[in-house]
Amino acid sequence: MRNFRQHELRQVQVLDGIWDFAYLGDVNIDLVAVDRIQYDDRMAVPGCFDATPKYAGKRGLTAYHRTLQVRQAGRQRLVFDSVHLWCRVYVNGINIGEHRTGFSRFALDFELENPGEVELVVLVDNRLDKSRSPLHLDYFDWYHYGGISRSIALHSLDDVWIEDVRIITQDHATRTVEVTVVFGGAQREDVPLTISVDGKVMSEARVRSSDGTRHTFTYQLTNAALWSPESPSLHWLRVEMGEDDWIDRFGIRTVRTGEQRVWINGKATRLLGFNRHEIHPQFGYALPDGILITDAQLLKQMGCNFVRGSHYPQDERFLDLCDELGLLVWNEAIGWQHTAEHLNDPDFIDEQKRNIQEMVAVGKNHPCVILWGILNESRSDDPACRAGYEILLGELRRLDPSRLLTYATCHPFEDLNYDLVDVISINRYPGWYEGEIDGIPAVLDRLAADVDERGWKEKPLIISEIGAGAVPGWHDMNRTRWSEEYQAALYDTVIEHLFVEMNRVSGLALWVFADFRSSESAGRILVRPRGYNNKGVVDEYRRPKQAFEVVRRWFSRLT
Ligand code: ADA
Repeated sequence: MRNFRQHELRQVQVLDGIWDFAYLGDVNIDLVAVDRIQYDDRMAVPGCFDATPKYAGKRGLTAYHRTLQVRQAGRQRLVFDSVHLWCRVYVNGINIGEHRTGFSRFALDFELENPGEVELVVLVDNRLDKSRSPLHLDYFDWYHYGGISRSIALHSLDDVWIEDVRIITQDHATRTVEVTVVFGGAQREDVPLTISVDGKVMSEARVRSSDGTRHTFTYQLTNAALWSPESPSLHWLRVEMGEDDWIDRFGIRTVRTGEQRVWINGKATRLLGFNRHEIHPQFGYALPDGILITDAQLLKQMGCNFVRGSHYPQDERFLDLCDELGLLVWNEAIGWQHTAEHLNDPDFIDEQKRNIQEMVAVGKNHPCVILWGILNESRSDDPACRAGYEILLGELRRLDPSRLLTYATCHPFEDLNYDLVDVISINRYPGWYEGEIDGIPAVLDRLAADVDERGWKEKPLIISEIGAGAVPGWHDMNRTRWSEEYQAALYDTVIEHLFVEMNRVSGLALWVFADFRSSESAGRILVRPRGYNNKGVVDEYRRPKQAFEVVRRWFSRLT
């Protein structure tokens, strides 16, 4: 689902709504008789079933069911924007495929002989089983919700169709863009193809099509407005191929690094913003439009121009909003504190690669996305992890050479992989996990000096996490940890030191935008009052804490 209609000719049915539902519990999936499931409940799609009061905290297998009318026989494509944590899909009782990881879009195809009623069953499992869901691990510092967490649509395809469209800005000065159209389906000669930009026909051709064929066109869009955080101008691309069409939006913008800075369209741009989890107590990961808009509005209100999607690919509807409002995005594949055990496990690496491919497939035409990230706070200081970093960053570079690569390290002084990235990103919690607020400037100075001394003087440096917990509504004259006063004072010191007293750092993603439920794993609850990570500047319902105003004052002055 996008914030606009992506197809006008292709038949697309959005399947969101209220579905039949059954909670089956801790059962063996392979023993479930799919045709005999008793649907005794109803559930929202998109939605996370364990964010509803009745199923809160439950882990088990569930079944979602509905019927639909399909008007066109032939190839059908079910597009799932995300299912957590694992799913298997049945169409008219036949298993058409499985998917392992949440937060990313995937498609399952099937053939329909005759138009008519189709029965759909999606088995969804939120149990933490490493063999089935190797990227959702129990020790992560966020709660693993389950469900059909983003939209589903059914696309009815003809015998030839548009499989994908990619738009890359080659040069912002001359407004040169490259458009690649990929075809799917049967082999055909002489297929009509029309491409237009902002309503003006740019190419009209008859082309040869077969599954996987690509055709690339280069256009110079003289006088077209550029996209930037200050002026986020967007353009419309429309591709028509016989009965099929594909509409997308793009921005003309380039991103590169140089002289310790990130350059957007040749302008050095300081990145100021937050880490953002896509979680809400009442919706889990399935944020309604109103919450997405609230998040984007609050970030803009604080003067942010930057958001890090921690620690997984963000909903495309949020990327659409960032395109529209001019928020630069670091989009990140799912990951949290992985070790050599994970990074040397072929199954883990394969699934990471798939998550990266799915993330790039969704994010690649969004001008807001400037950075790709991986493996938050993993053992980048361990030589045994180096190969894993090489494989995954290599995959990202192969898929998208037009954007910058990074990962957030929490081992800055021993890190071994800075050579593989364009931007060095460091997570550190001075004044919270180490020392007091007055020790923060010295820690930040030492971090920056070390990067330079080790030979990375040219690379931009982002402080990708820094922050303090504040239990919402907890005020304290002594300004102790967990009070709103302490958090506000910490942010004040951090921002002033980074951008008034220092000049080395090119970006900041404060930890974190909103409070969010953490995992139940042993021990963590003792440092997570309420079971929440309380480091948000707004609480889990997006109500501002004292630090909100401190950040707003600084960021509005600095941007
Ligand atoms: C780490 C981690 C975050 C969060 C944070 C915290 O830096 O990257 O996801 O867990 O610590 O709040 O302690």
